[in-house]
Amino acid sequence: MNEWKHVFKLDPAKEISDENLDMICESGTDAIIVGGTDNVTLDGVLDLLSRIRRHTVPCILEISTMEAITPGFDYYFIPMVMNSTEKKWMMDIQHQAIKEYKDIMNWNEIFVEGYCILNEEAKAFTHTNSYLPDDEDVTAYAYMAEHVFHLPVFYMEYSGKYGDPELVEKVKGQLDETMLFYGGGIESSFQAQEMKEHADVIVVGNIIYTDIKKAIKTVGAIK
Ligand code: 1GP
Repeated sequence: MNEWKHVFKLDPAKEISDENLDMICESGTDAIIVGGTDNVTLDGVLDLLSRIRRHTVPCILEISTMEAITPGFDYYFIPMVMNSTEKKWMMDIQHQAIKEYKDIMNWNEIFVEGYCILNEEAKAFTHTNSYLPDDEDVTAYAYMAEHVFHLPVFYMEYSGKYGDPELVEKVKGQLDETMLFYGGGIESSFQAQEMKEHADVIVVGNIIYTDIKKAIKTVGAIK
């Protein structure tokens, strides 16, 4: 995972044709994350898993609901939403999951992400009752992700909106060990390059569903 630069994120609640899915899996991306906010069902997750598994690309489940957890993925990402105003999204649902599953959890394949949701319009922002942090808040969250919680990943989540490259640069300046993931609104080679300049890994989601060719180009742009 330390070598990763680019990942695609597929939403189990959205339709994707076999042809487009094959293009995504064979694009040269480093991994595919399966994750979403609304209407994530076990059926939807299993459908994507079985189709992605026809390819060799690593496959990650980003857990958003306990009902849709299944074995078979290479890695599992567990988000902790640092800028949620409710402890539930930072601590309590993870606590419940540990109580239920700790005997079968394999920590070699589980990574906890310190999430910071930075687009007020994003579904995940309202769903988790997040507040919009200012730049100093965000850099302090990044610092906490590394030095207080020792998390492997800090994720700047702008889902649906292109973010602020200067803030991504500032956040990167806080991190030595923790990897920086950037996701949100990447639709062009230029944007992929601009965010990759500071983030360790860029996450490309929505454009897969609106312009598959542009989505594929984001891989070549940074490799
Ligand atoms: C969403 O960060 C990802 O969780 C990617 O965002 O869908 O806006 O590309 P987009």
